[in-house]
Amino acid sequence: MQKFRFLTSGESHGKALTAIIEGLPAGFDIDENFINNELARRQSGHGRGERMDIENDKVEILSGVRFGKTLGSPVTLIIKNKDWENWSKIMSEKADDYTCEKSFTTPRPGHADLTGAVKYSHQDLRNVLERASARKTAVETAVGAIAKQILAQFNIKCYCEILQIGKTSNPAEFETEIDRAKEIGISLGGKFKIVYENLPVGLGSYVHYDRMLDGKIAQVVMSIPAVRSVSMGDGEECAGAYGDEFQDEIFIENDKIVRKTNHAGGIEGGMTNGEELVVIANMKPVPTIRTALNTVDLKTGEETTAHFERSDTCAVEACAVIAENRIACVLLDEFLLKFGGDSKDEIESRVTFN
Ligand code: EPS
Repeated sequence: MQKFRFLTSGESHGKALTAIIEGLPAGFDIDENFINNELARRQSGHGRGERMDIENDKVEILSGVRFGKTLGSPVTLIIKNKDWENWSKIMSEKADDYTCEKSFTTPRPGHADLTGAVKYSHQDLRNVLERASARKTAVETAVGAIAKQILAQFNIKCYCEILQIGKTSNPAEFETEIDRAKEIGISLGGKFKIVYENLPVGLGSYVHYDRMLDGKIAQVVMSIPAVRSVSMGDGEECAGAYGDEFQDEIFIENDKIVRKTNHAGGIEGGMTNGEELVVIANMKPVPTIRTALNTVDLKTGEETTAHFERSDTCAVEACAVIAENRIACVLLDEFLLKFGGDSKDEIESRVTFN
């Protein structure tokens, strides 16, 4: 069951990335500058690759918004790839333009190359790379930025924190760790935290597995390229915790029910409980690295070294921005499922926070 849903399309070096969003109620303010600021945040971060010097991602809204407000009809977004002009022949949709330039058959361990080629029967692994690339997260971030703006109109805000880069958890060492990795030709992953504040009680539900909000959040964060684990609150510590220390006890203060801890990270029984939503994710080092990893050339069957093309040394900061916006989509969907309505006025009249 979904109220707010969207579809994206586009290849990393194709003409553009697009999205169509359905289910946005009418009357909400949409600021293109806010979306573009989120896109700029996604492009930034120490260790991002040379592609970020080419692109200056800006969204164009093609439908569903008039004079800065949603109409209630589908919203179409497009982000043009500046790099397309360098790839127009290589990524042409015309059969007559066929070229084997930039094609490759030496899959990168850890990327979608080999498995994607098997699944879709591709000989040229570029046919996999182009959609498997993290480039598609640009338009996903734009969609999430619309969801974030609507949540913010109910004072629901978020922030992220980078907890670890490579082997260091000391923020003062993050940039030097990334610079060292770039020098020796490897990439780095890391750990980050996303916090959403002022969420109403009761988003999500325990009544069916696919309504559990932690499960829905885990799915959208886990599906960001290179994310390998997601936990809620102190979830990473739960295995070794004792039952009397891990649960958040419930108290009464000034006639209000309160908790003095938030090990649950704001979700109990698959529902928001009014505490801060805390999501922690671990990202693996991006698979495209200069250091030669062993692979098999699918054309010759011989062992060789993996394909390389420009890439990020570290994209953990970008990943955190993508995660903020992915989570915003889930929260807005649950918010609209709970409070319903076809317009901002109708929804505002129904929203309760506890
Ligand atoms: C990215 C765009 C890509 C990569 C990177 C992230 O552009 P290009 O392939 O032209 O350099 O830089 O994607 C990956 C490293 C990957 O392995 O998917 C972006 O826009 O975020």
